[in-house]
Amino acid sequence: NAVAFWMVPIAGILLMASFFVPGGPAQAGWWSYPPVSLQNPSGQLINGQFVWLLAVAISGVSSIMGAVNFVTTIVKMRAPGMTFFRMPLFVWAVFSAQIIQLFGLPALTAGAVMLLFDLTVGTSFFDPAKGGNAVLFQHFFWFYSHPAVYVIILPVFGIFSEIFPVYARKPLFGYKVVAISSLLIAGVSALVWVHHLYVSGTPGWMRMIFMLSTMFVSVPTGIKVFAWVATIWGGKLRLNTPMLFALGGLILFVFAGITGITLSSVPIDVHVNNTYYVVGHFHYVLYGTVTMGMFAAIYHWFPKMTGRMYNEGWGQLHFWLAFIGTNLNFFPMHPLGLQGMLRRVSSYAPEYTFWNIVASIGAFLLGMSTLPFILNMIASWMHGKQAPKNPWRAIGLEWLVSSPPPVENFEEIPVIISEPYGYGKSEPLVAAAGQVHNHKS
Ligand SMILES: [Cu+2]
Repeated sequence: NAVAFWMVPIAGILLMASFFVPGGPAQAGWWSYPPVSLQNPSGQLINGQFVWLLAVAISGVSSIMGAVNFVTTIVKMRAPGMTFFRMPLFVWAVFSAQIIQLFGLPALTAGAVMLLFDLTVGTSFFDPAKGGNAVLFQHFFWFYSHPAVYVIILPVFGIFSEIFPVYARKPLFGYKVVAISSLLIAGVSALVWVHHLYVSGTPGWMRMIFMLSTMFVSVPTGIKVFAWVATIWGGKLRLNTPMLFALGGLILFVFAGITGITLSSVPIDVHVNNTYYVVGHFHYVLYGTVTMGMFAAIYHWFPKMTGRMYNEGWGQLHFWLAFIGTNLNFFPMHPLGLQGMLRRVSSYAPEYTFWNIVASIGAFLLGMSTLPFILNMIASWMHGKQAPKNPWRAIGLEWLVSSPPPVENFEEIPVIISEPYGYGKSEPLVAAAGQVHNHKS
């Protein structure tokens, strides 16, 4: 794990350095598609593209090693009594995400290394001028880079599953199905990458297959959404900041899911390909849903991490500015895309002005929203009210120890005797805590 960790700063420094090497920066965008990425206009061996690809390959190896560690730890090193179906859903989500890393990331890493060979030692895997296949790189790239979205969002789904039961005071609806749906998302994610190649000369029959597999993604994600709604339904909702962010994230995700289904459809995708409609969809998924989930997690575990309570009023101000800002910023991209505004342009035609102004106001609000967040975090960490062990009356091992947790967390490994989401039932926490202390006898 340490090797994997220390490879990240090395890759990061290389990535930054790629702007300043003699051959000039990389100029093929984040996809790095050949033949543009193979052009090397400077003629220098040490050019930005070379250093950039080296950084991608190193961080790829690092993440594969990290995935081996996560998967092995979850399979082999659970506490006694922690069966698979007693694991917190956050752990199920991380488990599924890391399985994706394990099986998907080698494709991108290999693609980056092959591109490096093309660039430096004269191989021709991807160079069409020498008989290579440029589209082959697109396959390597998207075989990982579509599932990469799930690597990022699965832990956020896990966070939602942790937070909704606590603030609704109800057990999570359909625990087992939600756990398995994470694995299902990991499985399906390996079968959809060609939806990024609908307009890359992909034959019609293949586009149909990947249209169907992409639409199938909505099944496991839909299961999760239904389970979360059923968990909240009829609960005694406490609308604290973590719950507000989780609810906001859920709303943004439902919207992102709907535009995602429209994009999976070949005729629609061919029409809106390379427009702001795609950018809008993607920002609802990866900006809206993910940052809402991350902020929910930061507020929820802030007392546990720091031993102090955050300021609720500032937290809620942060939420409303961020939620309104996110929607004002990213919703206009959908009508703009449908009107035909292309992505990756530095200016736009006058007919796109109205929605662009709305988006700019949203972006400004979104930027502003981080000010109460940062101030709240700093001031609360320094002067906040002392946090008790379990301020949210949550169930879970971390809430059994002091805030912040002591070094080593537990004096000895606890034995798990209860289900993870027994809210509203008897007090399983007490039983579990008793077990922790009585383990020696
Ligand atoms: Cu995709």
